[in-house]
Amino acid sequence: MDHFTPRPADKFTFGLWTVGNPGRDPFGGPVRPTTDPVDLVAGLAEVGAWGVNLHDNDLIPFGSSATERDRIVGRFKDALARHGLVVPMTTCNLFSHPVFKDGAFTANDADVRAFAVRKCMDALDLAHELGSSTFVFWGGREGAETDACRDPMEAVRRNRRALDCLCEYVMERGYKLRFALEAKPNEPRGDIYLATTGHMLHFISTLAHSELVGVNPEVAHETMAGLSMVHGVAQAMEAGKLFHIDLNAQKIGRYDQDLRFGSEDLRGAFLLVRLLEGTAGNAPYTGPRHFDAHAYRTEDMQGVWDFARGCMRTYLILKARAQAFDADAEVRDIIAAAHRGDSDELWVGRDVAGAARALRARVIDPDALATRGLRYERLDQIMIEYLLGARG
Ligand code: DIG
Ligand code: MN
Ligand code: MN
Repeated sequence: MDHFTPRPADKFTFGLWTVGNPGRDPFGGPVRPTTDPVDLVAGLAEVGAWGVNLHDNDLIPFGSSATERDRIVGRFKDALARHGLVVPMTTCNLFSHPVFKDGAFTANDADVRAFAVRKCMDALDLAHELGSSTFVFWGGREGAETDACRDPMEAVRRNRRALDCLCEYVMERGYKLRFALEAKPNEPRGDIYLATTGHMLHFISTLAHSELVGVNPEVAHETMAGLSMVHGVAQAMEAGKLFHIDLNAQKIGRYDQDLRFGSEDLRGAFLLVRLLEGTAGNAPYTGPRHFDAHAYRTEDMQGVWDFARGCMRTYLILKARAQAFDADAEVRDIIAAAHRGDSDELWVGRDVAGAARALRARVIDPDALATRGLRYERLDQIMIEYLLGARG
């Protein structure tokens, strides 16, 4: 045990599909055995995770009978109770079975769309039974290789109709569930609809029950789109829509690598943890810290647990570094000095006529303002030195 040993209060979670990933890729088969979900629960408890998440078919094989489904779920719940793990998030696999080859909610065949909505209803029943509070939708197959195949506006409408219906299902059943939409720009489809967290935030505003719907941004997916994960998460937090988060690591310009958290863009990971933990003074994120990532294909099961420990330790180390950074007097002085002036009072929240008069009456010298040095180089160097362990 040390300062970076995970505790339940840290709310670290992993999906069954992450630590249970058998290591297959498009160019090779599995390198690790398929592990019983009950054994994954035991392993996650052992490394200090708080919870485990799952797709319906991570636990219940596709096409299982109702009796078999109930037996599997009962056995899994016993394991959860035995090891003290919770299931904060459940999701539905709308991408593996070939029936979804042209999409699920957005497929051109109405029977496929109907099958997808029904499968989600069953997965929502499972989520409720497992005590989940969040249900993630990742539309991995909702896209196209040739946009000649369907009107992309109709694709938006089909996504909306499915989510409005499923929100009403949750409301009618009285389930305490909120939806979190997860964006990804491409892979496995050539282009995926609703490609980034920004697209999702607008789309949510068009839904009938938008109060039930937020986002689940993923580091790798925003990075694949060439965007700042920190800015996307900040916009979601500011809108009260960060309902969940997928933490991992990613090299820009690559396929979806889902690497161990912090193992690529360490600076970006630091700034993300700083934002989530609110060490700079913002309201912190209070939801699960979920790692949607998997171990290298080179690893055996011991390597998988090394991977899981690494995700959590890196998060906790970065949290401590961010706390120290934002407590550093020189950091606070530089940031305070950059935030100067009281001119917002002239126009923010005022009647626009009064604001216009006050703004035109204020003497502001743009040339003088332009000469100010803001000392961001020094600020960023201090951050780098905190990351390198050379300071604090
Ligand atoms: C992939 O990034 C997606 C699926 O694994 C899952 O639906 C979602 C939940 O974290 N992430
Ligand atoms: Mn991913
Ligand atoms: Mn994900």
